[in-house]
Amino acid sequence: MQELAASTALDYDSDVYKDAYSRINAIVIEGEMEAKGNYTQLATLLPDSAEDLTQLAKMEGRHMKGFQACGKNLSVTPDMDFARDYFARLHGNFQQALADGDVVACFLIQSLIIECFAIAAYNIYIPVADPFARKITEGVVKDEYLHLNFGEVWLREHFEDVKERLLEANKQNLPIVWQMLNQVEDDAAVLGMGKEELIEDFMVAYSEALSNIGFNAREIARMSVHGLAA
Ligand code: Y39
Ligand code: FE
Ligand code: FE
Ligand code: FE
Repeated sequence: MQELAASTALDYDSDVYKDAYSRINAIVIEGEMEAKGNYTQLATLLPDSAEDLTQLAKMEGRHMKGFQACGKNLSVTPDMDFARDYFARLHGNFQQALADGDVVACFLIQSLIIECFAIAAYNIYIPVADPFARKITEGVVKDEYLHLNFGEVWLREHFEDVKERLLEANKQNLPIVWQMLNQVEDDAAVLGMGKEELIEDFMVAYSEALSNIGFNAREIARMSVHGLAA
C-alpha cells in the first residue's frame, strides 16, 4: 500500500521529477551500455563461455534501448556526462582487471556487484515508476537475475581457486557501490526510491549470491562489513 501511495503522489511531469530523472535515467543507460561492453570483453577472456556472454551482452544492449525510451517518454534528456563520471571508478577497476586477465575480479564487479545494484534499483523503482517505465523495467529485472546467476555458477564451479581473489576484489569494489548510492540518494528520493530499501535489496541479493557461490555466513558478514567502510 505504501508503494501505491507514493506512486500516486509522484508528478512525472514536474520539473523536479524530470531533473532527478535526467541523472538516474542516464546512470541506468550508461550502466546498461557498460554492462554490454563488459560482457563482450569478458567473452574474449573466456572462449568456452563466449557464446553465453555474447547473449548477455545483447540483452544489456536491449535494456539500454528500453531505458532510453523511458527517458524519451517523459521528455527527459539524460545527463550522460554525469553518468560517465558516476561509473568511472567501477569502469576503471573492470578495465584494469580485464587488462590483468583477472576474470574473477571482472565477474565480481559486473556479475555480482553491478547486477545486484541493478536488481535492487529496478525492484525498488518498479512500484513507483510511470506505467511505461514500469513495464520496461519489469522485463529488464528478470534478465538481471539471469546475469547474476551466470556469474554465480561460474564462480561456484571455481570456488576454491577464486575464493581469495573474490575477498580482495570485494574489499576493493563494494565500498564504491555505497559511495555511488550516497551520491544519488537525493535524486532517488525524488523518484520515490528510499535509500534504506535500496541497501536492503542490494544486501539480500548480494549475500544470497555469495552464499550460492560457497561462502559461509561468517565470511559473508565479513565481506559485507567491508562495504560499510565507504
Ligand atoms: O547489468 C546491468 O544491466 C547493470 C548495468 C545496470 C546497472 C544499473 C545501475 C542502476 C543504478 C541506479 C541507481 C538508482 C538509485
Ligand atoms: Fe507496500
Ligand atoms: Fe541490464
Ligand atoms: Fe545485467
